[in-house]
Amino acid sequence: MTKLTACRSHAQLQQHWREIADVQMTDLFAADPQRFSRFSLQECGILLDYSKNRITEPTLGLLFGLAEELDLPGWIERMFSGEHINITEDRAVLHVALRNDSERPIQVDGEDVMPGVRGVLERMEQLSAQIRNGDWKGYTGQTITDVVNIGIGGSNLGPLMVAEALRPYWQDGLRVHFVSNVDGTHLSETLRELDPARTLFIVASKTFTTQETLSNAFSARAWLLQALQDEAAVASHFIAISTNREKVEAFGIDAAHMLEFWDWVGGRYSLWSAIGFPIAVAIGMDNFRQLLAGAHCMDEHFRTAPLAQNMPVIMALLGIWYINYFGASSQAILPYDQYLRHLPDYLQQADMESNGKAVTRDGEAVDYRTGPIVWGTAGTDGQHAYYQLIHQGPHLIPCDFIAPVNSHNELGDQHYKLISNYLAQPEALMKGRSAEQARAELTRAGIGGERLELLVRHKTFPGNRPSNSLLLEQVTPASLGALIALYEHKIFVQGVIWGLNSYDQWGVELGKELANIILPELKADRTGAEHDSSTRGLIDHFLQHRRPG
Ligand code: G6Q
Repeated sequence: MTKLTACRSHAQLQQHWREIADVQMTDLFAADPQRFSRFSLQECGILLDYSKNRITEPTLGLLFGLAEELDLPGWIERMFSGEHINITEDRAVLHVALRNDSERPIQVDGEDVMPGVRGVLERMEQLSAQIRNGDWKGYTGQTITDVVNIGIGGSNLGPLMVAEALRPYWQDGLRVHFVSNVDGTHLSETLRELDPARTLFIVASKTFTTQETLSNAFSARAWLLQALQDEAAVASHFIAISTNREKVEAFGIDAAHMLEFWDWVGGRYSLWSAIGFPIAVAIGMDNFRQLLAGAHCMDEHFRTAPLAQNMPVIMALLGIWYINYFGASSQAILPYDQYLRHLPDYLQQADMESNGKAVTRDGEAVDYRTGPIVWGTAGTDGQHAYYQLIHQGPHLIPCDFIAPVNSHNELGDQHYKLISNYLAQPEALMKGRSAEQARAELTRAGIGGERLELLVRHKTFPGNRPSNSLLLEQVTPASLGALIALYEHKIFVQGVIWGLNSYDQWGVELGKELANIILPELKADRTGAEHDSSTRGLIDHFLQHRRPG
């Protein structure tokens, strides 16, 4: 396997970086009135403006060359054709099959998976309709008003993010809640206001072995049974979503109330599968199918568009440019839409669990940076918190600004105010403020002498800070589906450039194993000898101060 640093284009990009590193974007804009149209494109209801990046046509040419050299087109083909590209777990990676509403068959190990996918969608349609129209009755014959999804990681963040993003599509009188944390507070606070007779739990776990999810599921069952006083009530109040039928039945959930999915759906790519059931309950199956259709639109664009007009490829390569040539280590996701407030958390998992790795598919240590630290919050809150560092700190932090043209909640001129901020921040990051501008402004304000010179240094913004701007017509099921798929494919492309397997997550194992050693010690009120003095000291302190629960 060729490593990034062994590529001819890599050496060329390093040389090109030396030539361009000090070029100001403001000069590039001044020299080219067509820069916006040259460096923007529209696909599947999303406008991507990437003109405020430190790039020229030759930069992109070299980046596309790098992608060709590392056989990106071949890898795209391998993913879509169901090859086992998740080599450490020996699995195909086929979340694209879950939204394939074309007639194209998709094979895994010689079998077309599409009939199974369509079958589960139909089951989701029936069950979600029953819950929404009141045909699904709780044990005491009452209709369901509250659905609580119990899951964590990939079985929580996607459904949570999408359900919250699509709140305008929720049915009145039916609420969906999400519980993930093993901290009993999460479940307790969620259940505090709910009526057991009108509450339905969805236990979402690919493996059905996850400690947090099973603990919360058992506690939820105990809460239900305490109120309804009959084991038989479980059948009317629990649905399971899993790949593990045996474990679901062992928990006591009727197989008729189980929705299945498959091992070729990675946890953090699973919101399109039965894991998306709470979304379907909240917004209805027609809207859920729109979400899938939006993602499918982006899949088809990604699969068929030439690299130079391919939105996920362009976004991925811009990230590579900053991470591997400018030395950036972080990526901010800044949605200017309250409904999209969980998007940064969702993308944090999607990106960091996929590409937070330092070993190539062949098992070689990388000698270059890989996945960035992904973070952010909904605008404009971040502006009053950490934007200071993005504007004037020493770090280069590429930012993705995301906003809808139309709001679901037009209050006076608030949407114009929101969007003026969405537009102003990338402009300010790019233009900055020179010492001369700062001096002129301060002089106009009557400030002079030493104080003037001091303030000039504080009020100068370096500028030349890169960003992408994405505009959706509105946050709808279809545009959201396309947006998520855009990022999924961006992450895939970056994984290919870095030579990683983006679809395993061994890094989460060690902590789990150690927690399993510590748990019995805590319960037995003793400290194991094999721990380091720090861990031992902390356990001792905990046990000494623990009050009986
Ligand atoms: C995602 C990860 C991880 C997983 C959770 C929950 O890609 O694999 O976040 O989704 O650990 O796992 P279960 O769905 O098996 O409970």
